[in-house]
Amino acid sequence: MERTFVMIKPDGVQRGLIGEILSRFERKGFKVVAAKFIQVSPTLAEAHYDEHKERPFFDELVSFITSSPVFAFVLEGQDVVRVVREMMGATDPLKAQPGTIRGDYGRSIGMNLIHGSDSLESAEREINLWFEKHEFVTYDRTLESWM
Ligand code: D4T
Repeated sequence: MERTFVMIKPDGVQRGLIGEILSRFERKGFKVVAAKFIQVSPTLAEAHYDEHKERPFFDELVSFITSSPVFAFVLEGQDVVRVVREMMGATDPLKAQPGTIRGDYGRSIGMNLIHGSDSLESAEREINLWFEKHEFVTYDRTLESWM
């Protein structure tokens, strides 16, 4: 089954939107298989945003993501990488469609509330970067057959 890495960024945590955002994915039917609430280190932040290290906003990204705790989790489900990206909305919240997380709650590209892996390859890399094997929980959901 496909998995993706999702992170509610410091602005989402500070604004009290952890529950609101997580509940959208739960109601969609995706399964939470790992989760943690952490203060991100500069080392983890730089590794996470490695693909952006040459971009002018890299330092801002690292300082933002380390400025306050984040809520990180892994979701499992069919096509979960693509569907989570669609539920998040466009990177710039002012261009994101209403009904998406960024479209409903965001106003600034620097503080766009949420990160979700953009491909299967990124998902694998990010899951391995943020979580260790023992942090995953294996369980069955009795409602699975109704979704
Ligand atoms: P993330 O990676 O946070 O899920 O966002 P996206 O996948 O939607 O967008 P991205 O990788 O292009 O950008 C990463 C991160 O950088 C911020 N950003 C982006 C910024 O501050 N200024 C910019 O001009 C861009 C393009 C927002 C998200």
